[in-house]
Amino acid sequence: MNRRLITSALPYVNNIPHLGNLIQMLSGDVFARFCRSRGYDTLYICGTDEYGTATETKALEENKTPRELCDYYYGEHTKIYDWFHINFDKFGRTSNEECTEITQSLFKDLDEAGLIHEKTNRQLFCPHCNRFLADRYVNGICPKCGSSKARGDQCDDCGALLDPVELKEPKCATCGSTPEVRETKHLYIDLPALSKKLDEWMSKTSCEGRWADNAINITKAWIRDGLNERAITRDLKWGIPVPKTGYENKVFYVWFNAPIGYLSITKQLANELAKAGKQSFDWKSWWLPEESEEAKGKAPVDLFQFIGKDNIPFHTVIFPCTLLGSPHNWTKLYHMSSTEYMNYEDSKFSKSRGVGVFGTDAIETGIPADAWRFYIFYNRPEKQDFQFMWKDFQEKMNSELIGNLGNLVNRTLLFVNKYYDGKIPAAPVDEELWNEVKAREAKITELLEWAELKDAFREMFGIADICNKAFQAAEPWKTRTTAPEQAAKLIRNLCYVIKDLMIMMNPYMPQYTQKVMSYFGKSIEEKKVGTETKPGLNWSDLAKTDGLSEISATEVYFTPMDKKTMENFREKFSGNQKERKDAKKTEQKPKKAEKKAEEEVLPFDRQAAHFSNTIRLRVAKIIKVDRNPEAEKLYIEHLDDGTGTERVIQSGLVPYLKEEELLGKHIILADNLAPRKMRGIESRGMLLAADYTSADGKECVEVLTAPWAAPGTEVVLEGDPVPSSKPETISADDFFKVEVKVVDKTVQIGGKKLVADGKPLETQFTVNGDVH
Ligand code: B3M
Ligand code: ZN
Repeated sequence: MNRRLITSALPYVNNIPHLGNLIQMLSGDVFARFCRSRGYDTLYICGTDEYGTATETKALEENKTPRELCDYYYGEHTKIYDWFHINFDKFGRTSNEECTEITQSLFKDLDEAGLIHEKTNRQLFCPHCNRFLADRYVNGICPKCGSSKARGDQCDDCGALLDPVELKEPKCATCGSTPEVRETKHLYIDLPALSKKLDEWMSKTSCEGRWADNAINITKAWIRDGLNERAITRDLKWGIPVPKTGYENKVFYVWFNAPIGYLSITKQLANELAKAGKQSFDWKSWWLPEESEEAKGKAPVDLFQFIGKDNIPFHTVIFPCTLLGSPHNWTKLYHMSSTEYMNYEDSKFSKSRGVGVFGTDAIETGIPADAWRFYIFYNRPEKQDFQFMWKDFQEKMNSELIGNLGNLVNRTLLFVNKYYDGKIPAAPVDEELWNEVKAREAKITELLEWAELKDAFREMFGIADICNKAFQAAEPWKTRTTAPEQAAKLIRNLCYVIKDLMIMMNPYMPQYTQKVMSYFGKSIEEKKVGTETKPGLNWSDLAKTDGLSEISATEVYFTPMDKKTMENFREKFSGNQKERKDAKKTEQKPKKAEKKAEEEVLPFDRQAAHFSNTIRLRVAKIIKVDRNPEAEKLYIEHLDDGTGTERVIQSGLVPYLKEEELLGKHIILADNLAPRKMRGIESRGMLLAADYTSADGKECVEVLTAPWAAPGTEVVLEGDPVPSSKPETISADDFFKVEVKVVDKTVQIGGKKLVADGKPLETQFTVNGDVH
């Protein structure tokens, strides 16, 4: 078994991390916990990324030194990660002396190898601020795609990495003046000279290490487009000094030293252990095993890295080149787990704009850390973006975490307590059940070996579901007296499957699973007893069907979230951090959330009448589909609504449906819904669609259609006459007073079917669910 070195992207220190950032730290944690449980020699390293312009600027703003600012935020970060129970072997900092030492020595290696060139470069200088403007501190128009959202280093819209002087209409981000181009000297790393080595390394490693597709594609595109020399120095004070004459006033570029942080934090750990008189280790045994005595006879190291997709090129191109250019054989990336984006409600998480749920917010909600961890991993954006929605959080928590898993645990344990006096009854092994469970466990292990954290997690809930069904079908509350052996067999076997589920889910929900196992008198975590450490249950205890005997009194761990609470959170965390603070200060309520109307849904028996008097639905045909260039999720649909004039609506279906799946469809349009502007374009109405989960657990959307009805046909409730007068336009509040539901594949409001030309609307995939 190879050793496993695990890292997650080093979070910038100058702000509080939001859930989108936390995914990386949490992912590394789940994987590391899994690896430890499986018996791998594991080291999980992370820490704050502290240097650079952002920190220097923020410190200036707050009238602190960069060091003071970093100390403060380092404390805030650690508090949050502790609360989420992230079990790093070390959460360090890039501003330590180890990072300076290793960065400077790697630089010297590259310089001696002739891979560092000096260039006089033209750089933007703000005459007003009297300084050179680094990368992100210039705003302007992207020279590649024309977006106005480009910064000097990168365009958020097309992802291109930029040189600030390429930006069109540049502006200083601090003061807004137009900067001028001035000459300055900088050091460059000769990436083109390393391109061939990189290509060979990448072709081999990306296969062997099964990189995520996005990482392979982005890296290949970089190599294909030809690598450029890249500046590794900056005109700043807060950074690592450049050991070369003429560069006394410059520092290394933060992205040059940040990945070196992974190495230096390992060394920081070793040094700290040694200083504290504890058993230490040689950091090189992980990063430079060929040159470490301690690594002799030990298995090779596989490096697993967890990052977001915007950090891919730094980890697959630039940092590997730094290492490849050195004469030493450093441990390099093996498996790349690069996630897509997690978005927030209908916007993006953004630290700079303060949108989303931040670590400190999560703590404040009173929702247990494991419920957050559950929701994040149930949806980890592995192959596509994921949208954090409070409503969905509520639904998934109530239906899966509590309704499925919690239900299984509670009903089984309560049964033992109530009818078997807390003693797990003796009974034979249920071969049939275990065959199924073992097959799934094998699949889960295989998925986890490659850090497919979401799929593995969902598979575990699949096991819980099987068990719940078995419980339901066996009716132990009856057989307990009519066929006691059958009841005992079911309950005993379920206890052991629960033990397996807790072991497998422990990496995801460490506190909850530990608690459940404590009811069995067992521990998953190691326990210190006197001077000895008692090992806990681990992966090797899966599928064992003995060793459990008694169950103590249980407590409820997760409480369901009700609609009101969910809506309060959604409202509380709408807008951005600053607005929230201001709202707190002035004791004002935050802005009314757009869908607040939902709490005013009418009683079920009044919905049909409200619909008949107020809401007009019509059939319309989609004649053209475009993408909204301002929003990655929005389609612009051009409709024939029967009036003879083309009509435009928008819908956020890009993640779910292809354009050809919409084109030509006779959809159901909310006809008199007041128009609203979405990302610069007016949407006149909205199409109706239902949500369902596919067999493989994917969230899907299906558009409601009436292919038989001509555009313009009004959709009414079964038995209603075609109404003549309804309001010309109605507000969203009025529209959301009714709930459109799919019931047994028919579409209903207030228990009545919707029909077009007398024929009921039917869904293809959604059996029961909500229509939006
Ligand atoms: N600090 C970017 C980020 O937090 C950067 C990652 C560094 S990883 C070496 O998204
Ligand atoms: Zn300026």
